[in-house]
Amino acid sequence: MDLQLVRYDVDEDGVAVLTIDRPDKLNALNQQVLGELDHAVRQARSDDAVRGIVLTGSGDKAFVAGADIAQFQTLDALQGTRFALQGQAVFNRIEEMPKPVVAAVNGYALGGGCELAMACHLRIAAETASFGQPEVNLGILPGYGGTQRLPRLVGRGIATELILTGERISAQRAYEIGLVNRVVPAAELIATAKQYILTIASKAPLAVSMSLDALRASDLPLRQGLRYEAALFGQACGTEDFKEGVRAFLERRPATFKGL
Ligand code: CO8
Repeated sequence: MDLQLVRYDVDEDGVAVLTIDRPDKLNALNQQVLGELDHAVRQARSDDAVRGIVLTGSGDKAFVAGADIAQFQTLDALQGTRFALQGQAVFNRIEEMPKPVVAAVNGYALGGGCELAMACHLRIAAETASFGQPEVNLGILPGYGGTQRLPRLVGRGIATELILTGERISAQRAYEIGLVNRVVPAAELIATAKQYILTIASKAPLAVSMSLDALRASDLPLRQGLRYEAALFGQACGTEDFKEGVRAFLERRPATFKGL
């Protein structure tokens, strides 16, 4: 696929940086952007040389300012559901990546942009970033997962406030409510996000992907989630990296993990 609106760059450390590249429209998500993003994520997933993804937006103004509002003019009820499901499927694939995905939020993360950041495993924000779910201003509600992921991240009370008022909040406020993991100066954003990937990449890869899998199950009822965790724990105990990790600890040396 010829990528035009998403840049895909893999650095020498194996970090894939995916940049939504439509700065004249504040990186708004249209069907082409979503298709290219999906393609790039699948490519990063299947490339063994890629250790994780940093997802960001082009320019210094926006991460993603939402779904493309120009596309809404012809949207009817049936198409609205179809578009929402299509976008959700792309975001679900990001969330289901077995390698870490870090959103480097470099500016506006509004509507679908905030929802995209929430589908990533971690969120690092530039001091200049801002967040919001302004859909009520347009006569709609979040459709790419906002009503589901926002309360899971920040609690239903604050999610309700943000979704019903459409209020835009600063990166600092997003940090205070647990929407982002860290706030850094804009100049340090990409390096910080890459550092997260490299730190995680130094751990046992199967333990990382199983942890992500178990964390996704944290919206199951507690007893079911605990069963799921125990099953994954058992799988981890069957890996070579588990034996290596324990041996290395007892021999007081760094572990060499193979992802086996
Ligand atoms: N869609 C399309 N174009 C956009 C969008 C957007 N979401 N945001 C900005 N743009 C465009 C503007 O139209 C403008 O284009 P042009 O220069 O051709 O007129 C260009 O980007 C620059 O934008 P502004 O001139 O508005 O820049 P400002 O600095 O004045 O304002 C803002 C920046 C505050 C971010 C402002 O652009 C804004 O409010 N944007 C819309 C934010 C928004 O409401 N986002 C939510 C959209 S709805 C959504 O995301 C729903 C997700 C679920 C969808 C499910 C199925 C489809």
